[in-house]
Amino acid sequence: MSVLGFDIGNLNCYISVARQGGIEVITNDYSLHATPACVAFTSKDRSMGDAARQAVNTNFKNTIIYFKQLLGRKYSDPVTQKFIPFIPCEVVALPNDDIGLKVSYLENTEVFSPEQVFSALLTKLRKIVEAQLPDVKKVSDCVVAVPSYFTDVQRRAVQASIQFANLNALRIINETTAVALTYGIYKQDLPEENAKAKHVVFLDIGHSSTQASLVAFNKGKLTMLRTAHTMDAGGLWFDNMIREHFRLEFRNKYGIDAKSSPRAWLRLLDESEKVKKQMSANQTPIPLNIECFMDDKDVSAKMQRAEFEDIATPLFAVIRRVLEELFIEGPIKPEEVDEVEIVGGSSRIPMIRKIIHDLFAKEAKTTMNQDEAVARGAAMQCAILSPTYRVREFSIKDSQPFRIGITWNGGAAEGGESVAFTESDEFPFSKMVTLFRSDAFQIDARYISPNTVPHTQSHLGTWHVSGVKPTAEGEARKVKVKVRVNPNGVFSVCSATMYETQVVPEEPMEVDAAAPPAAEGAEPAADPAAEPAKPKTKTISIDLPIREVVPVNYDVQKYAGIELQMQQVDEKQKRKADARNSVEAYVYEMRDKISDQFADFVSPQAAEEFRQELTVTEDWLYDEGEDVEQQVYEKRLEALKRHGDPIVERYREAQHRQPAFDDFDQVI
Ligand code: ATP
Ligand code: K
Ligand code: MG
Repeated sequence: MSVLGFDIGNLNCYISVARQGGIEVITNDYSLHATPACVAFTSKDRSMGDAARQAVNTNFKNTIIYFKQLLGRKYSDPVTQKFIPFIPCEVVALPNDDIGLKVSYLENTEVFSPEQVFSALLTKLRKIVEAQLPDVKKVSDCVVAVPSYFTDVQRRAVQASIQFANLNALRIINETTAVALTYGIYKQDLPEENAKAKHVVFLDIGHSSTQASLVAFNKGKLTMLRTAHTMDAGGLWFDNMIREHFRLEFRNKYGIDAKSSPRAWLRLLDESEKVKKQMSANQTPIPLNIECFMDDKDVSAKMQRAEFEDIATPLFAVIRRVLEELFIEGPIKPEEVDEVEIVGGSSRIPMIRKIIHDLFAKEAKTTMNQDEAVARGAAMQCAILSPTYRVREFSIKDSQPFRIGITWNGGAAEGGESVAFTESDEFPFSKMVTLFRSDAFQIDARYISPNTVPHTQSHLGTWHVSGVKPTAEGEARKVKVKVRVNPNGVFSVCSATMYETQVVPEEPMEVDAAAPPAAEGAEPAADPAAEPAKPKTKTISIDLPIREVVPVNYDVQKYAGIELQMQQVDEKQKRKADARNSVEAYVYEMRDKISDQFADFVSPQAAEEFRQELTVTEDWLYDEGEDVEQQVYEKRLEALKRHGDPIVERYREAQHRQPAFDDFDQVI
């Protein structure tokens, strides 16, 4: 079984695996640690990761990037609208305000959901693992990291995507928590269990967002005290500001508006990113030169760090606020923070260290690999949960960021409401709520302060509870409802129990075998010794059926099937391309060799015939042999080998004889 952690960033994905030697981050088919979060469609297949990202210019309209933040969202959601301008393919509104990513695939127009695209990327990550770790028998168990601010519907969307990709998520872990776990699990110097905790602030500045967390550590334990985030600061938003600066400069200098050409506009974003990264390492002006940028014009400009810091002042202010937010009504003050650790690609911007120094009077630390900390933590969590791997004990108390309220109504009894979880409440956690109901009823859960929730969907779901009946006197009955935020951060009403007081018959006691066992929190039976005159009673508990209706539902079977079909097309296409490449490689190799090392092993006439045959095949490859079935290529190769193999054979034989002669010569 696999023990994997996936950090699926808005820009970069990292795969970490737990092996005998510990946790490692594996490289992909391009020998890189980061795999671009990019999915592209063509007339023949799909491509994901580097191949897709590299072909973006030639396959612009069918390429999808920046879809992470679209998971579980509606088209009209402001966050969706914020990211659409950066997505090369067309994004459309579907019925029910769902998001559609419209591309041309296999010569047809197709519309995919963000969840499908996410699962395509997961498939790619799985293939990378399969190729890099062939000894891992079955690649299935994994832990996927998500931003701590992902809401219920977003988490459900991620879970669905994972299922479409036929993976088995042992857990959805918060990125913030994964980082804290990576930091804490190997630390030898954490305070003893009852001593004052070590307080660490983690700041993860990624591409689409910035997350901060405040964590308390003791030996073998981490407690997430606070999290804060913003979707207004991150690498993309820095790039966007730099790009806007260059746009204005080019408008004045060259009279072009880069924004008017989607391709040029995306290219300028990529080039702005490159300038940004170089400015992190250099104080000198960084040149930007793009040939044939637009309207056949070459463009050039420069930027240096001081200028960048000036332009990006508002973004730095936002990052600062996110850090400050950790301490609003928080349990500790900034001065009490023991360490500040930074991760995420954008934390390399020098100004970040200055902000931290200003706020905490401390140097920011980079104890962890800034790019790999999330993936490593996710793999560690997978190892903790996996029966196939042994890890030291480590307890994780996470914190859920939003206030969740429930309301109940239905039937004759009056409805009511209650706060089930407040912000920063620990999770996983269950709570019991006692209600008095006389009929079937429903519980609705929603985020209570919707303006603190970065999602338009504030309704978490409706849970219909049936099987309730009034007492013999027609009164409401006590019903205990258990609500829970599970380890994946997903809310549900997980049980409802009705209590019924029954008179125990005086004569031979009959055990009611059908009665379910008393549930957690059941009332103790009435004390039989209390009043001798009264008949004996007992309270039995009855589990009530619950029907869950959540705002999003995914037809997992259907989409897993579609994903599998697309995988089969990709694999078939790959086998075909491999077969074609073999023919092509053989043509070139043989043509060279029969004029060179094979020349002595083939008659001039046979060589000429073979050459002609090779040329015919080469012409065919670029003509009607451009795209044919795998078997046709294989037949073609066989035919060529009928000419070539005897030559190769004679050459090999001669090679074998050669050393013997050499030895003989030496003896003489
Ligand atoms: P998210 O966490 O938002 O989902 P992500 O995990 O894909 O996104 P990261 O890989 O952490 O994001 O960071 C990518 C960002 O870091 C990019 O914007 C990239 O330009 C930026 N970055 C990388 N190196 C540097 C550097 N040396 N200086 C400035 N920015 C950098
Ligand atoms: K990442
Ligand atoms: Mg990230």
